[in-house]
Amino acid sequence: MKLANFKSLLWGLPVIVILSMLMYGCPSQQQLGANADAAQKVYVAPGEYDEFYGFMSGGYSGQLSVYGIPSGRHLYTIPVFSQEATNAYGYSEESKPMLNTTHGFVPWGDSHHPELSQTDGVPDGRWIFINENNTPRVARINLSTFTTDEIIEIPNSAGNHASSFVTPNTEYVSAATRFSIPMDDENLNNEDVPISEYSEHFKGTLSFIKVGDDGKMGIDFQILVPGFDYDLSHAGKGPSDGWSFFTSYNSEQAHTLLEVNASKNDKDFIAAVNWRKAAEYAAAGEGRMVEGEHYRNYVDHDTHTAKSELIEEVRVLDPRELEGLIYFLPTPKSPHGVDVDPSGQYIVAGGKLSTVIPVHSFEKMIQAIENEEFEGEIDGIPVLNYDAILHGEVENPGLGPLHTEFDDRGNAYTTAFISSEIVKWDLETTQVLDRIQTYYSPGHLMIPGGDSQKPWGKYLVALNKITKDRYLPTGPELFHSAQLIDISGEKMKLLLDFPTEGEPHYAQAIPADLVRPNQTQFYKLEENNHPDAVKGEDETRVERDGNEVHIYMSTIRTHFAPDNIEGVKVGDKVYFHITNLEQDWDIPHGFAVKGMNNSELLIMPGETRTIVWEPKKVGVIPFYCTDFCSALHQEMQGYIRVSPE
Ligand code: CUK
Ligand code: CUA
Repeated sequence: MKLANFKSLLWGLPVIVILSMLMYGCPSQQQLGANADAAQKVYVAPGEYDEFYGFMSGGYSGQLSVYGIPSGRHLYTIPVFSQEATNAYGYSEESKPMLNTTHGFVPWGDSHHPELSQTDGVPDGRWIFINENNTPRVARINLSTFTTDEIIEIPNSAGNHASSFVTPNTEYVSAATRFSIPMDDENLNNEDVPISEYSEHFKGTLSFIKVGDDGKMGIDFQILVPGFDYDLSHAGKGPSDGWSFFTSYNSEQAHTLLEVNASKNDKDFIAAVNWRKAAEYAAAGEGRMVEGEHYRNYVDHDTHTAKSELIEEVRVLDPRELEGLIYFLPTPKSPHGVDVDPSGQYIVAGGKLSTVIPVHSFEKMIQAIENEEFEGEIDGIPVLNYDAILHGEVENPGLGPLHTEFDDRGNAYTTAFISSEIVKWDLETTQVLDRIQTYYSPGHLMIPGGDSQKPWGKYLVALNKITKDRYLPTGPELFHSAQLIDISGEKMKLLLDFPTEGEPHYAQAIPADLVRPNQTQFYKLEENNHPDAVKGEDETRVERDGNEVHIYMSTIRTHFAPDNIEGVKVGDKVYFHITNLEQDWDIPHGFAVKGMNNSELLIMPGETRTIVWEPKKVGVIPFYCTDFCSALHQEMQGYIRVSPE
């Protein structure tokens, strides 16, 4: 090679590299560019607010976590079904009644599906509901204080999974039994029968909880259904307003997985319930009242104290006696999710063992009912013809389709659990448009407003079941992983991973502007009607009543009053009733006694909270403020003297 040629080659190389970089981009540069773009989309500058409030169920934590979206910042955890030492929820005397059930005090729950209250089919930011799967309950959370206002138990139900989905004007919250159980004919009581007699004795109920204008919940009626397992639900909207749809599986009525009989049927069912008709039947006194003891626990806002009410009976409607209540829509293989699109026309099922996503047409369903295109009947419930009600089937939707949400442009997004992806498809044509991998195995997904009539449709959050290598490892137990995906363009783009608490099955999100202006910053002392409140230090005192000692205490920066307490004996039951006299935002005080067999207290400004202590040993015991409240926080302390019996 001539030197001149070699030189030109030397010169040529960088030129080729630069040219190819210009043409194709350097891969790492491209990745950097995409990362910078994603970072910009999720970056919320210090001191600025997120665009959306995100609410994620805590699963087996029993709580509801609040996240900022798009930043993925964890803002707060609302205690709902489980005791929470952070703020003495379920420990303080004022909050303990919230966890009363007919099984006694249940300090734990398994929360699955939060849903925001709606007005005209649009999330309105007043309340958020969430179900408890294990000990069947539904909670209502007040979004002006982010506290649980009410919990109602569901009788005649064994597990409450298909809940808490609301009708378009929050007339009702739905619930359904996850497990069928034997029920006697007269009062639906759980019976002592051989499990092998499942198909003769086992039944289920779908419940409709009426929600008053003030939020008060009450079970309006239950509908008796065949002994399948009822999994998920969504209310109709627009043209399908007045109907609710529940998936069911195990139409084989198998009672063990050890024999090959579950999931052998080609099709299970979606139960389409005409709740408006059912409500008319109930209002007319149809059906019958059965035993159905259940608690309704609620916060009395005057005193900020939870109260419990035991309700003894519930109305049951039987489809064998009342016509037009329910129709079964055949749906391929163990449908899990059921979702109604924003127009209210399409009912999408996630047949988790199915190779297609069936999309039923509400219009065709109504026609099929009118034309009586029935394939049969189960316990008084007509089964409609699959082909007669089908809008279309989404082909090649990924393996294990579970849940679908919608944007505001006619697209649907479905999670595929087994193939770990989200599949975007067109509602009209049912054609797949795009797919994106998630890490790993998404259960639910959530688009702000994505199950309502008005999806805000900018982001999608994949709620993944398996985390593995996504974050710095934390031993065998890892937080679940959520992934934020940009759905504003034709192609979905992954923006952010963030860890979540417990197991966030389902989630909701709402523009912050619909929630933020209504926030309570502190409680007004003059409106505190707690019977044990003190309105100033001059009212603080210690009173004995038999072996009960009531300490009416106040707290304000930077002391408790009284802070030297004597006259308490071993064997006494000591009630600390503490009022926080502060009238300022974000100045709670805490309270803890050494060795107290309970939690600490956290008392919000203007509020009175009570904790009980039963001293077991003689001595002088310190107590202190647990929440750093001022420069003299460390000095906020006192002593209580415990004398012999
Ligand atoms: S879910 Cu409750 S088992 Cu698909 Cu709503 Cu996770
Ligand atoms: Cu009050 Cu720290």
